[in-house]
Amino acid sequence: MQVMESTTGNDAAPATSDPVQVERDAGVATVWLDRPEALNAFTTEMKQRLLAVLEQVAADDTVRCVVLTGTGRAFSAGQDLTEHASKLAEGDLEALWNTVPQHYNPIALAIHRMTKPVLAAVNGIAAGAGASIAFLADYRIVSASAGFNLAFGKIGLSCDTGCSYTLPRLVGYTRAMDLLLNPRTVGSEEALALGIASEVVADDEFADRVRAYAAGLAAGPTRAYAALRRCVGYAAGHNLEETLEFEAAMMKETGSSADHQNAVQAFRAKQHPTFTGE
Ligand code: T3D
Repeated sequence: MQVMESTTGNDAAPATSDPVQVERDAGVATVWLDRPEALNAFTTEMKQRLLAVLEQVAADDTVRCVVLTGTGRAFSAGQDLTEHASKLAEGDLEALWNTVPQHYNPIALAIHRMTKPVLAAVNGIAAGAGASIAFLADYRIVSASAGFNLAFGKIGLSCDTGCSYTLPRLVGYTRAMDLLLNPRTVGSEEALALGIASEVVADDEFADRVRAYAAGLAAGPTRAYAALRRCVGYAAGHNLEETLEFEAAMMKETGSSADHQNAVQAFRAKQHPTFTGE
């Protein structure tokens, strides 16, 4: 992340009118949600663009870590309620509700199926589908002034973008239901205690910490990371027998990687391994 001045250090997306931008640097693709004037809330155009960007970085073998973040003071406030209200007023209900299967679900699956680690750099408030997207990441670095709000119920809606899958796994059923039934902004420290945040970082250290963490992931054993996230995802929906079989298959898969061979040799030589992602 290239950074200019701001509270969270997150005002540095490239200056274009594109609502989702991507920067590639040394194996890290940083995906910026970039509609700060509306707290990076999702319009149809923005959802389509996010999906396209996620598909591009997924297919790019030079990308070994994906960072999701927002410009300005929000990560994302979820569905754009201005666009949503217009569609409701127009009575365009078909288009309105189709956005879940057409846009949010493919976005969730693109993150879930990524063959490289995904880091959410939660620079500010993450609400509704914005929170759901952050929950899909493998690791959430949360700036001290950021927070999460499961806003769905407050506007009379169910939840989406995998939130009912990820949230109970992060915090447990009881807490998940509390956050969904009683939407409120959960601050960063509470998010850490609940297990939503992986770590909380002071606002003025946020950009450096994200950059360093992402660089570490991008220099890691990418195929092993892909297998690890697949194993954990698989285990969430399968019994122990099935999970053990899947783990065995993933172990075989990573066992044939150059990174594994080289890391074992480095261990034997008492050296640090260099991972190429192969
Ligand atoms: O069919 C479908 O669309 C289904 C899909 C649903 C997916 C969803 O994500 S549903 C949930 C949608 N999101 C929300 O309900 C969150 C709404 N926003 C809020 O609750 C609060 O804004 C926040 C908790 C996120 C932040 O609060 P705060 O006090 O820091 O900021 P604010 O003053 O409320 O908002 C600042 C501005 O951003 C304000 O505009 P203004 O008055 O300065 O011109 C506000 O209207 C705007 N804004 C905030 N959230 C949205 C938004 N504009 C459009 N869409 C938003 N989601």
